[in-house]
Amino acid sequence: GDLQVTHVALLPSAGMGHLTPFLRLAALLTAHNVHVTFITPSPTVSLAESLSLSHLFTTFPQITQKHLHLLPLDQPSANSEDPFYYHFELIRRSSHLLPPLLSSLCPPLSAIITDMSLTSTVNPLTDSLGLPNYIFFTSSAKMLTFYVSFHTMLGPNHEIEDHTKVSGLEQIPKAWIPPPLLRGGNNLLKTFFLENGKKMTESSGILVNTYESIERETLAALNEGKVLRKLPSVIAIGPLAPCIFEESQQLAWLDDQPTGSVLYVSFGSRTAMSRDQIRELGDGLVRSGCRFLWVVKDKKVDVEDDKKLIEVLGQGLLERVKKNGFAVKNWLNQQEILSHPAIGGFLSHCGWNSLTEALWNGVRILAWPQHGDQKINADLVERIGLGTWDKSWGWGEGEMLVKAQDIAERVREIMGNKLLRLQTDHIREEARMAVGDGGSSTKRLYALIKIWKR
Ligand code: BUP
Repeated sequence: GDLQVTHVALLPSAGMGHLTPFLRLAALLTAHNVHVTFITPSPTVSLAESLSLSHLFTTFPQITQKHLHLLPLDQPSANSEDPFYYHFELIRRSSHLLPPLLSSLCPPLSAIITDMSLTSTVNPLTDSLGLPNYIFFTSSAKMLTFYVSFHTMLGPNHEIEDHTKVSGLEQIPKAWIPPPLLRGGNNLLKTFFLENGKKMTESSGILVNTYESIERETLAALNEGKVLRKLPSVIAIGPLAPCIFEESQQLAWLDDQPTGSVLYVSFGSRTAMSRDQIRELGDGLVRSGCRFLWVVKDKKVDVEDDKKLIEVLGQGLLERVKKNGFAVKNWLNQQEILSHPAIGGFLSHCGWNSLTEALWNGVRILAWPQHGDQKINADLVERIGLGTWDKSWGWGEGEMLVKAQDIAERVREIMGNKLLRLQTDHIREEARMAVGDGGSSTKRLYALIKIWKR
């Protein structure tokens, strides 16, 4: 009945890109009187993650925190070049700690919501507990089509043989597929895609941080069994609204800039460009003549990023940057920046959260995808009229440097594009409607909570 408390556990994975949507979901469920237990794999990889978690728990004392204490590995895994993927593996190896944790919770759980990267780990465990397991897919519905069908594409050499056309949907070009997935042999990303993608069919439902008006056809194809037969329902609940609990900051420089005049430049929480590319980018930003706010990242993991700006950029470039721009090496609350009236554009890697924050605030994007799902996301940016993407720029790592002159040109173009501004105003409205009263995502969320209440 309605008086009974509905209790749901959330299990996120490593990295801000995975954690952020879980934090927003926790806040949303709490607002709808669902009791949330938030399981935190500890320790986290980055400082940003542990800070955000402590903000969550101080703002919402009604959310229960449970630690999943990760066991150290005797031997570092063979492909541990990416500390975030490596952490998925750590969580997997500590997963036997989950069943006792879950069954001790009171009142008993109605469901658990698990990060996409932990599907194959958690599904068998919740099965034996008789607990519905919903997977939260923290990227686009388009990426989901690829994720769930990847295992069907591989030939005997474990290379993509037939990257099948999903009926009714446009094919994803090979050039947009994350490079590690195209390589022969195995690597951590590939193993995760294979193992988890395969097991998605065994979950109770798949939540996606997207919404009807930007991915209608893809969502329909997924739910009509055109992508994979026997896929559980795919539930678009986004775009998840940014939370007020997210830390805020003062940025006097930004407050002093004219409305819509500043380009915000950031490539997410886990992308570090090469020094050469960073300097070329800086040169390009300066040459564009536009105002810009630039988050410089020199290492993948924030706690290791200890070099000063002057060391990364060099004295000469740093001086030139200061004329029209503002560069920082610390974490800024991006959502807050994007909502600032002075911001007029976003040079972005197109991480899914960054993309949803941009559309939430009606900020146009100049896309420069770096890895993972980002080219597939950049394509959506163009398609829905949120921004532009110069496909000749290629992936960030290990490819030709993008030259300052090209960057300057594209920046000037996006900042001067009046048509885009009209489109992004409209996108912003639609995004907010989806999660507003009677919106498509709100309806889906209500239906889900109703199922949990039974
Ligand atoms: Br950097 C940075 N401040 O300075 P994405 C990031 N963020 O608030 P990613 C800040 O981290 P994956 C900063 O707003 C977004 O919510 C940003 O997630 C926030 O990309 C999140 O955009 C970053 O999805 O993760 O970090 O590359 O590749 O896993 O999606």
